[in-house]
Amino acid sequence: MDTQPATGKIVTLTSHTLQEQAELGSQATGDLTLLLTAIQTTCKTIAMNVRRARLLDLIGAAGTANKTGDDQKKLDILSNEIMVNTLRQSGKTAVMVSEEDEEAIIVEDMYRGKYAVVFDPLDGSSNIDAGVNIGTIFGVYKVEGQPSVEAVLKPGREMVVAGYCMYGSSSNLVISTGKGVNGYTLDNGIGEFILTHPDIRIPSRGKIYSFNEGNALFFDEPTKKYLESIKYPSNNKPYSARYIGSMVADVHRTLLYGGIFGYPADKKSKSGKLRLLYEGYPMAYLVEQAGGLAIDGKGNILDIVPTQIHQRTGIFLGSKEDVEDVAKFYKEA
Ligand code: AHM
Ligand code: MG
Repeated sequence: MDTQPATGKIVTLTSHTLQEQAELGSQATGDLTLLLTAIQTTCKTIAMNVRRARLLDLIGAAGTANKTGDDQKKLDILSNEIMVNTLRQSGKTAVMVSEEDEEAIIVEDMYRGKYAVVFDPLDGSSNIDAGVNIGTIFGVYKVEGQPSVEAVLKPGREMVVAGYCMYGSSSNLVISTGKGVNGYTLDNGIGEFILTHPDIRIPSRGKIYSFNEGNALFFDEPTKKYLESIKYPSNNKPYSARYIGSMVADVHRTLLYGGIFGYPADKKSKSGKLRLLYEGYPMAYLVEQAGGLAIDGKGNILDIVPTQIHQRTGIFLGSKEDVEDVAKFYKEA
């Protein structure tokens, strides 16, 4: 039986966003609030399909690869359609960049709005068929002037919103509009995201590391030395390993518990595996807004100026002191 929400005491994402809009007074047009409502809708729709994927015959490969080289699952394709259609219909987007589409989508018609949205509709493809946590990642830029791909070839620091929705034992939408990070949990009974994690702050140091160590053979020296330092520390208190293989889930845990998540560039993936625009930037933005740090080894992820929409990056993110430790090894090298 569904639990009854404590009426009057809950704060929904919609009411919270409207409250923030009201605080801005006459400066606010409400456009961003409506865009966030559309993003919420996509997350609820994808969440429902993820939950029922086995029953709706949505499990398995679609037998296609996207133009950026990844094999697609049925749910990848469906999630992309949900995002593109819902965001277009919101009337608030001018440009969309999806992991699943080779080219940026320019909204030419009557639906054109003022925002550019970059997204990975369903991240963590390798975990879909096993029912392990997966998620949607997104970032939003304001578009000045005529919409073009240039609108999203900007450092992540210029995003006006970043977030993800994790589909797991519950659906969690974690979002920042540049004033800290809030987390909302979907109440399936009323179909609303409820504020459950106000003002998330990442611990300044953690005890968990999250890397795919199956790639250790290819890691560069600074990464290898850093991992040695936390696995064989002089204080005999090694870090614990946790690696889900879904960035959304690994970052979610890192935000709440602290520690470090890394997917470095290495000898095999020279530019890294993860995508800068719709994986690296939104996660780096959230982590920084929560008091943590995200680097690629050389510098802050959010300061990288992108040249291509699907460009990749190496990444280390999480508790500030843990990420600063990695930075020291790169500096020494
Ligand atoms: P995807 O966009 O094809 O799902 O790939 C991204 C995922 C991330 O969620 C995760 O951090 C990483 O790939 C895991 O990669 P690996 O399986 O190499 O450890
Ligand atoms: Mg992805």
